[in-house]
Amino acid sequence: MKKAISIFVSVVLFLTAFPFSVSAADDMAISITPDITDAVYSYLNEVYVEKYPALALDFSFGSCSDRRVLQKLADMLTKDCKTDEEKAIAVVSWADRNINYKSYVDTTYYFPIDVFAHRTGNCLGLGLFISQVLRLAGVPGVFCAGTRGDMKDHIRLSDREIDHGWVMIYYNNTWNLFDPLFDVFGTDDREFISRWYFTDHIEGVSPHYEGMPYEYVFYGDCIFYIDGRFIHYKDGMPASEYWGNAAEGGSALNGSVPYFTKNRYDSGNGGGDGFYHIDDPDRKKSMINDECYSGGWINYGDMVGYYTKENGIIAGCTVKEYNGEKLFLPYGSTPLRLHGDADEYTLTWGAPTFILGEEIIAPEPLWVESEIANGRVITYESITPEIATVSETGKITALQEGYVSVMVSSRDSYDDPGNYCGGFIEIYVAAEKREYDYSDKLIVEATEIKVMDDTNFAARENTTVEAVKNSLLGAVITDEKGNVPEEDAVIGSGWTVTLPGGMSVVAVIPGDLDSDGGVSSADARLTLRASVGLENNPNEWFTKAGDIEKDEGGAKLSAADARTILRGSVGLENRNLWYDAIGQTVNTGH
Ligand SMILES: [Ca+2]
Ligand SMILES: [Ca+2]
Repeated sequence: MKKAISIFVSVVLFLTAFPFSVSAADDMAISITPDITDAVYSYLNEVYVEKYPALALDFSFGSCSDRRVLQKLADMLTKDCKTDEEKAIAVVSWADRNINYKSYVDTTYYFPIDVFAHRTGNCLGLGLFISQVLRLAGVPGVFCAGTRGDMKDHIRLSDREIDHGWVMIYYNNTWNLFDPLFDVFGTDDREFISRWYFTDHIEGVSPHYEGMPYEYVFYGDCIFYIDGRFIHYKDGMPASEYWGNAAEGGSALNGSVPYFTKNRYDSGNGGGDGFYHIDDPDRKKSMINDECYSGGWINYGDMVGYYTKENGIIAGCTVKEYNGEKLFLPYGSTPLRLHGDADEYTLTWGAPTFILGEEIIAPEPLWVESEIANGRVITYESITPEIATVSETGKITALQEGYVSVMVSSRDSYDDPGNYCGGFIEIYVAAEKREYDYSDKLIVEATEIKVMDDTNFAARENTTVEAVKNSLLGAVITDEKGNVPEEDAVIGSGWTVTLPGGMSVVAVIPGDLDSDGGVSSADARLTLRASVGLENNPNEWFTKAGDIEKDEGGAKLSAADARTILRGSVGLENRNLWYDAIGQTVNTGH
């Protein structure tokens, strides 16, 4: 009998930016109570804190080289942080300032290294980026997917969409929710979370919600954590009963990020799934049907099949070591051997990357060697011939930049329609080698404040501390004397905003030179005194704040500035125009 390593069929989910509300209750409405959020917290605590703390710090997506790139970023962002909370805020707020949010389109990036390289991602991309960078900083971060919307007291499970993703970050002995839309920034308020966030799955696994029908979670096809086991249900039934044979579980997010599993199946009359744990084949005996293989490598016959994580999810789009060799684990198929130094590969869209024009020695499935030894021939077929062609011997020739997919099979002969083993070799051909940008760009979105340069930002009069903090997540604001003011205090010129990671910018309020946040005759008097050398404030912000009448050859304070500020203080000048004329507005597209 011919054996086959099968290719997963995945459910493709589209995570978009737009939360929606469920409408009136019907018989599919499920009461939303904090009990449901309690189930999420119980799962996170039991799996990621108590049983498998290493899973909470596992770098899940990317190569060794990608990991080094992101480790450098993690170290930079958190070098001055003393607590895990500070690290969480530093990483999340850097992402808010520097990664452009873009809802789902073809070129949206999901994997952390792609999100970093392009500084663009949707909720999935941003969520994975934040959680993985935090893990490299030693802080547990876990990506969750589900529904966001005002569920008030119920959720109608039958027709909702799984439309959003967010991150739970562990510090201060609890899990804190951070939304990649950056409007929910670190909360463990279970009443609030229950009302706004319904969690379908946590890195591919659903908590077990007491009393909730299985078929309404994650499109009816999910791995549930029940009594300490990871079990696959399909439309409310154990998956092997549903399918009547061996079943594979799981789904892919946005068609790119795999959360697949391999389940135990034993029909009782000798039929089975054919898999076993490599390190301890007897472990299978203690598993029940539909339980996922977990915690190490599993074999299919004499072939290395998959690396399964502690939560039963198969590692994919990453690199793992097996018998001292670094293997590339692709999206949904068996490991591939990387030629040359496996440490140096980067992944693009989850695939090993080659540069256009260089020789491509494609990664090869492990089974190729033994199949040749068994006298079989290996055939190759390009699924993407417009991007790259493949010769009969497997030599890939790239024609242009893009994602390349090659079908590889072992057969008795070249014209044999059947195959023994089959799979895909997927690589990415890039036009040039990536350069990574570690800089921190001060990007603000509120109409109350805007960027001037690397050291100053402009604020309107009467802008509160709270308004600035809402735009610059994790910011600490201090007044001229270094004190931390109340949230409703009005920011004055010269106040300092320190961002997580240590970057500081100073406020400039046009016309406000005495730092009280408003424009009065006192400001005009200061400007006049400074213009004739009776006032000497060397701070850059002082001149910027008073330079309303622009001068040739750089800002300076003159009697004309003083007069305009005096007129402005009594409403004879439109002070909004002073603000409009300063700096530039950066639209982050939130
Ligand atoms: Ca003032
Ligand atoms: Ca001037």
